[in-house]
Amino acid sequence: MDAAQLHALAVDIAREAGELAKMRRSAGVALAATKSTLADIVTEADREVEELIRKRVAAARPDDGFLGEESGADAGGTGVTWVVDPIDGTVNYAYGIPSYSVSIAAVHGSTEPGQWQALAAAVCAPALGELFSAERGGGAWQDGHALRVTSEVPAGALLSTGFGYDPATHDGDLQTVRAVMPIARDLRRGGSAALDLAYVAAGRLDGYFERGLNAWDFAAGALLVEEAGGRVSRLDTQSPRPMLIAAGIEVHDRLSAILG
Ligand code: LIP
Repeated sequence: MDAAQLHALAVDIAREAGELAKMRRSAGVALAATKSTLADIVTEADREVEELIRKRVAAARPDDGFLGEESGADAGGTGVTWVVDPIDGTVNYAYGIPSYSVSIAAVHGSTEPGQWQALAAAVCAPALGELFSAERGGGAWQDGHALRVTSEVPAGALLSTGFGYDPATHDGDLQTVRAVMPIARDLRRGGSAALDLAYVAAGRLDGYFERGLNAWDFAAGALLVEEAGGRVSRLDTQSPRPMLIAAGIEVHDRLSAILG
């Protein structure tokens, strides 16, 4: 598996998909359906962007597997699977908030989170004009600049988190926030897990934690953090809503001690 070739392909497709998402956003968003709850929406653009990504991957690597948020899973024969969230931060996208991203990861081995090895990643934030990418062993980058997680947090950690679409989970998630705040200087809630993870890799956040993410939400961002010198862990993996934590080593270990 040539990680460099997968990296170049992921970046190229993410850039094209991001431009499509931005173009559709400017034309006005059409709601296609709701999923797990009324708040869990999918737009026509989600579906159109994922279809573009599927077609581009199939043209370049027809025997790879694919796992997309909107179109599901198709097994491949090469050991490589593309794990895709066409528009991460869909609610931001629908409201016109620019913090949304196209998240594309190429993983090797299992399509079970935590059992695969991510080889390449691209997270494109088209409305913000930024693209983050990484290849295993080759570092993490943002438009040509090397990314590095933070290491010192003298005033406490700037952390980010998120909440699921099911209101019944919000009380427990707020209890988690309360438990974490003693090590935090402040908290952010961006609305796109992929961008939260990209910002940890870029040193714009000291750490991120969230329960209940899907594989496509974090597959790419987790590689960005690891290649930027950080650590990503999944806790409570047998629960219906595993906890993901991502940070530089010191903050990761503090979060793990509180949340583990
Ligand atoms: C979103 C995540 C976000 C989380 C939201 C939602 P989507 O993904 O990126 O971190 O808090 O509940 O899961 O649904 O926009 O692809």
